[in-house]
Amino acid sequence: MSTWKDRLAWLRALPLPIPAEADMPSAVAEIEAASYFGGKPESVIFQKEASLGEAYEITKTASGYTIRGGETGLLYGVYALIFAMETHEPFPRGLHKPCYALRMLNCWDNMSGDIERGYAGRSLWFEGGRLSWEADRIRELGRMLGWAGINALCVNNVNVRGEAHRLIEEDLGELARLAEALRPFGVRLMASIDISQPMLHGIPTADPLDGRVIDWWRERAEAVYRAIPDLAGFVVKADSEHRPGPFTYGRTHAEGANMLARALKPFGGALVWRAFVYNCQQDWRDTATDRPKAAYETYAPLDGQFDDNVILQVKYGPFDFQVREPLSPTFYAMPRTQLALEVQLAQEYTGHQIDLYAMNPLWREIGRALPEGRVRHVAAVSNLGRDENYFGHPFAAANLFGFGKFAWDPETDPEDTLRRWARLTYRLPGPQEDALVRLLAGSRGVYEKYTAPLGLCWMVQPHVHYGPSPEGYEYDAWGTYHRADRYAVGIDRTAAGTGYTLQYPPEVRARYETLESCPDELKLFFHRLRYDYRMADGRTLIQRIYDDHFEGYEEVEDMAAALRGLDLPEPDRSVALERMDRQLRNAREWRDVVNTFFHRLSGAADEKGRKIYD
Ligand code: GCV
Repeated sequence: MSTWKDRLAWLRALPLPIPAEADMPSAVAEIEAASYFGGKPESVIFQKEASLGEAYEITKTASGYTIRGGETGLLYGVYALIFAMETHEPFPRGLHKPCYALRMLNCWDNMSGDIERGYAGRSLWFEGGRLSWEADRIRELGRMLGWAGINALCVNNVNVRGEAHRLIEEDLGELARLAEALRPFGVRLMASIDISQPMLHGIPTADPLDGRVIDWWRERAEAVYRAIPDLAGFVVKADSEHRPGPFTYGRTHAEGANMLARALKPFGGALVWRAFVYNCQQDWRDTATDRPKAAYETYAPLDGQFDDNVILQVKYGPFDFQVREPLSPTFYAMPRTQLALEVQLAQEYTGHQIDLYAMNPLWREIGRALPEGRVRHVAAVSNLGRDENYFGHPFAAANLFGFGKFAWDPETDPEDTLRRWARLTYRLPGPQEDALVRLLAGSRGVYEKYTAPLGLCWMVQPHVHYGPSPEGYEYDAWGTYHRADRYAVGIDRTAAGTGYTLQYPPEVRARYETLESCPDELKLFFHRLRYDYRMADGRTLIQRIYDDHFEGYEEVEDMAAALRGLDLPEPDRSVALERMDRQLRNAREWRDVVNTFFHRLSGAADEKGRKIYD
């Protein structure tokens, strides 16, 4: 039986564990080089230039390689070199530096040890209401993150509940030890905080403009930075899904964020404020309120009002990590605000790390849609857990690895990233590697077909978010409606409808506003269409819905056959095959439930005469 000690995921190439004494990235770099090149003729010489920070440059010498870089740059450089050797690629030439400054992992871990939207077991560092972690394993994790190029990790859930406030109070010493364990890999900690925390200490308000509140946070920040001088900052979810926030006191989110940011400023900390605000108590009868408009409405008017160490973290789409969403209009609307892009590795709506869903193709689309130069940081909701393989599904590792690569260089070809992950992880024979890469690269499209194609969101089982439930969210309070009836489905979000498209700049709006220009994959996100609407290829909408669901299921059958043909090591093979069985069952359920739902409503027959249940 393998355990995490067997160098899982993409670390298989690295021989020895990193000893606890290595306290800085440059020290780890030397250890990695010595152990990797130990038996090889090449030697590696390091040239540290502090001003280079995370950047590095590799050059070939007569006897080996020279790596020039800043403290963390040296580590990234040695990993890049080993990476090139292991994937049989030329090593990167010239000076390399990451595209995004903060490359953050947001862990939604609760101090009880469970993880909100976690699909890989319990937390790696919390259990029973306190910090509890295995030092060797955390170092191995740090190595994994360092290799992927991730440089910040927020340890606790953005929904700060229960004992979590203690992290920046009584448990600070233990948190500092965790920071110490990850520091040698270039990973700085962050903590999610509850803006109403002063009220636990006899202060009767959390009004961000109240002097007592301001002083409390100032003192807390001082204490925190005394314990963890390189903490990257705090993360805040406010006025969202019942979390407290400045609205209670009639204050804006700029006033709330700036108050905290000023407490962190003297220590160089960032205040990451999540732009995930919407009415989660909407009346479904209310057709004037349209949830995707919410973030823009809250934040666009505040552009220019945030302090320079506030980072506004925006989910990539205007809803919530649905299978297909357009880019959030907030990204275009805030040129005078530091923005971070938020994506989700945890497969909340994309198969719970049971179904395959490789994300790099999605991120490349997002990266290309983002207005140039507007976004300086990226964050991903973590898919890690305490399972032996860290990810539940061994292939879900490709998403963490891929996120790191995307954050370093968003233009990297998604298939290249998947191939590199596959090669580092499995070293399969060429045709099998090709098959694995094809399987992963196509997995998003397949998932979309059997679940919710054409931009049709929220047909998922409420709360659990796995499996179909076409009307599960229809009469609920979360603003998640498709309003399917006998004739049509979808929401008209054009200027003539809810006006959502008006939040985009004219050239983007033009693309979505008319049916002719709107891409098929987002047609039902932006438009309400009759079932007899003719798509560009001549098929009716209802036929396209049926076809996608039937094809999606068949494509999962093909994926299962391809998977069976791969000589993966155990236990990965058994885990992947067992999960593929569950994916097949899930795909069949989605196919039949969604097809029957639309068939019952529309009465339309499938032109190809396939079985649709009554
Ligand atoms: C952490 C969605 C998820 C919640 C999550 C929230 C968020 O609503 O279902 O579990 O809460 O997003 O991003 O804050």
